[in-house]
Amino acid sequence: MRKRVAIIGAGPSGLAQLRAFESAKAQGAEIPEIVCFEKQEDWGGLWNYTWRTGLDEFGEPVHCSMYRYLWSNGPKECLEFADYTFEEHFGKAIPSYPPRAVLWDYIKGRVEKTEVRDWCRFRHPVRAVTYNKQDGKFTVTAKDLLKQNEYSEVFDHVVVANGHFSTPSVPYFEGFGTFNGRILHSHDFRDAVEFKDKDVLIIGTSYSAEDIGSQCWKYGSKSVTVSYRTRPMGFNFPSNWMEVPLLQKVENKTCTFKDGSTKDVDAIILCTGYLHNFPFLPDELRLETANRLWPLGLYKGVVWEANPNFFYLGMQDQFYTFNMFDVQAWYVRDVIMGRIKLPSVDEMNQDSMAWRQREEKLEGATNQIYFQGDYVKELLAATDYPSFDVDAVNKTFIEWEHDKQQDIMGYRNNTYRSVQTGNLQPKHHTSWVEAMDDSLESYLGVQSESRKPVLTNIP
Ligand code: FAD
Ligand code: NA7
Repeated sequence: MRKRVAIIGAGPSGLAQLRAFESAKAQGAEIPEIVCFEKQEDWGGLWNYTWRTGLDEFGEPVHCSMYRYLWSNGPKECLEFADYTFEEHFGKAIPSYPPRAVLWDYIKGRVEKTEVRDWCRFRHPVRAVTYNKQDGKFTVTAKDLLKQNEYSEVFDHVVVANGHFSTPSVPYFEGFGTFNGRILHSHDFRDAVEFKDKDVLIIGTSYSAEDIGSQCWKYGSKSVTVSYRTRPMGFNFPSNWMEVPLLQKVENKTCTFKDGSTKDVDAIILCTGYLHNFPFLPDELRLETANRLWPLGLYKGVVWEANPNFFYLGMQDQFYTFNMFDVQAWYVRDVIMGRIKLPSVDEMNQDSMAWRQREEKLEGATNQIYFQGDYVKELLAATDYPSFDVDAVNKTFIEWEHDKQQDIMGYRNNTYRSVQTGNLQPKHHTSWVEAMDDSLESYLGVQSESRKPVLTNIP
């Protein structure tokens, strides 16, 4: 009997898992039967944009946290697949900070002409996973939204790849109930034009705060005020952008901050992060963690130590993304296929604890980048994922950090060298603050018909 593997989610992590198995198959290996359950109508995860917020047409929570005009917030040279380059996909080198549609096209390009689409069941949210101690198998219950029927199937392994930037973490501040304007979480932010000519308050200081604030500024908000809990971002922001201590209370439109200062605002955007959320998992299989570089309970960041037939992908806070998901997926594949033997549970726990202890001592973004780079190196060494120069990627990340410090509204005009092809990528035709059209066609500077992506079957 062939083993059966369930993958939950067909975002970049789930697609990495599909690609990993497909690659082994292309090399002649006998692979398990794979079923990938995806609740949306298409693959790509967060990169598959929808205008919808709240619940979708089936009453399911909308997964998308992305918004219009989103451009990559890090250089694409840091996330490039080692087995499928941007130049191979687009037929030419392209600038370093692509808008969402361009990255979605790239992610899809690697898998769309392979058989792995046949392994996917779209519009199939997973409702429950249970583990049967008697036979060591998992029962996965999913709902076919189109047929409106729920069913269960049995699997030898489950890979959870449902992402962790979709369930908003929403704090309360005194007086929110009296606010005469819109309060929303970044998960529901879609179009910065809504906030044109408005005074906007943003809570939080991480990636969403920085980027949604920049979007609002770029598309004509009157002012952007960012309220910080721990420390201000400290970038060299434009003159109508302020950083203030934490919000204390709201009265009608007036916000009062911890230093006693006040500001009248039209809208409050809570860029306060997300919750890891697995409503379909029982306690003994469920990862509970904050958004951090080393969640506990996961050997090599992927194997559920309490039940090593169960796996998670992409659950870490992320500098590295697509290429990290790839090495994780290759590692999981090799454990499932018996190519990698796992140590005892105690040894797995000890290994994870050592990573965690190192993570807790990390100070500053540079050390965090090296830490995640070391993790990627460790998985690279354990698998046959095409090796790439992680030190060079770390260096690009550090350049990126530096470029942001230099010019927060202009860093996306910089270009970097592809670690895979060695080519310096070209400059974009328009500077980021002036580029209002985020379409793929505009970015590539060509009509979509004339773009002929070259697809290969590199295993
Ligand atoms: P996701 O992309 O979230 O995909 C998870 C998939 O699982 C989805 O398709 C979802 O529908 C499916 N799913 C969820 N629950 C179920 C269920 N019960 N049953 C079946 N399917 C389910 N990264 C970068 O590298 N560069 C960026 O510029 C960047 N910008 C970002 C901007 C925003 C606003 C956000 C929120 C994230 C950004 N990221 C960025 C990080 C992002 O996490 C990764 O790029 C990537 O999308 C993570 O992939 P994933 O597959 O792990 O998760
Ligand atoms: P992050 O990176 O998890 O950051 C969450 C931010 O929210 C962080 O600045 C927190 O401040 C702040 N926060 C959280 N709770 C509160 C409360 N109660 N009050 C004030 N501030 C709070 O989430 P992001 O959405 O920015 O980024 C997630 C992904 O989306 C990322 O990969 C991006 O590429 C896009 P703290 O520093 O803890 O004081």
